[in-house]
Amino acid sequence: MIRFPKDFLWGSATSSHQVEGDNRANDWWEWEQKGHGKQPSGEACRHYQLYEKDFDLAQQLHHNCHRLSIEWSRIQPDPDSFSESAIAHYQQVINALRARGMEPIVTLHHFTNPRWLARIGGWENKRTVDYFCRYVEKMALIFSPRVRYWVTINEPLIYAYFSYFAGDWPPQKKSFLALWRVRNRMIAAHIKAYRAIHRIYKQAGLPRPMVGVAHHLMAFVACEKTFRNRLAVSVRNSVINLGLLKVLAARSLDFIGINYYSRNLIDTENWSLHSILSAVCRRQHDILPKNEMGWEIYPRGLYDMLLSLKRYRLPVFILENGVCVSDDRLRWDFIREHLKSVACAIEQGVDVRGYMYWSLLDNFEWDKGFVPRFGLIGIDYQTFERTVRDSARRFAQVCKTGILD
Ligand code: GCO
Repeated sequence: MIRFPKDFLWGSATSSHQVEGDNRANDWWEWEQKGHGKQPSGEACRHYQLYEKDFDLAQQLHHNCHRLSIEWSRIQPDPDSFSESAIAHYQQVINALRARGMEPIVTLHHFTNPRWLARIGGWENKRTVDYFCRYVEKMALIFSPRVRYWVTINEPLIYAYFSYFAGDWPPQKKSFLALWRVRNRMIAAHIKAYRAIHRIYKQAGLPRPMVGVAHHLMAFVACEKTFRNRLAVSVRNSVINLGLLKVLAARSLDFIGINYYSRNLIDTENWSLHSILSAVCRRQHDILPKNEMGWEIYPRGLYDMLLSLKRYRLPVFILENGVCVSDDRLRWDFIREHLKSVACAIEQGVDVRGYMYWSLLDNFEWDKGFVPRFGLIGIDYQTFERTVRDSARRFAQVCKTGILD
């Protein structure tokens, strides 16, 4: 039997574009309309209308927190005005969570941008940092009395990589220089937003907020333990996993938010930078179960990652951890095994304070469309009916008691 700390936050996560539906004013919508990606997001889960129903279910599942994102393009459909109706909507959303006893954890940027911002070059444009901060300040001024936890940007590196280097997501650039520029701009935006949020709380005489990022961590493991493979592991850990945290941890993070899903088994072919940074083992051995997007399931990695964060002496929240499978029994196995890793890390002195499963609902998985099903709650995309999965009920027992049997 494993007992988690008393005030542990238990819940799940979503992001606006993936669940709300009809997010017409952002760059992803525009991209989807041009026929990119597997299918358009359309009405997604109709969560914009059905959020109360969804939060009722989360409450019944004993979640005491919920991570959501505010859709910037709804709040600021053009650069010069803020939408009162969108603001009122998110006020109701936050109130709906509070009324159900759930702590809101609010993300301000989760991959999508207002169309007008994308048109002036998005995150490649220097001015974007200021535009982002204006939006953040507005949100902090409005929501500060009801929100304590803020995530400025979701997965800056993943966003920069897929949108500006791999060419998979809008604006589909393939340039290392653009990736690097966007990464640095997002770091600058985070630091500025962090300071602005703190200033606003201080001026209002409110208790200190908790501000962080959601950072994607991948477990890097050497296939054969050759010197070169081990070097590749340490380079990738230092550049990809810890690079961003090294920059931010000292002065602009109140907590480390991590998104953890999978392992990368490394087998380098040569000494090129490309191989050191990206080669993976293609041989059929050391086979682990995979999710339906082909990502290896490796709970041990979460333990290793958490331990690697100990040096920063900051509270840690798992802001995403989940699996897309059609056999729901595997979802519960996934959650249970990852929770064991969390418990072991806590025992080793890592200050983990919360676990949010990805995701509350099946949803729009970006360029992969609606095929992958990550939800604790299944969605019928014809009728928008919600079905609580068995894994959700099992997880609910842990949320309720803080005990994993
Ligand atoms: C991410 C995002 C989520 C994804 C989830 C599953 O980590 O890429 O934060 O939006 O849907 O991770 O891939």
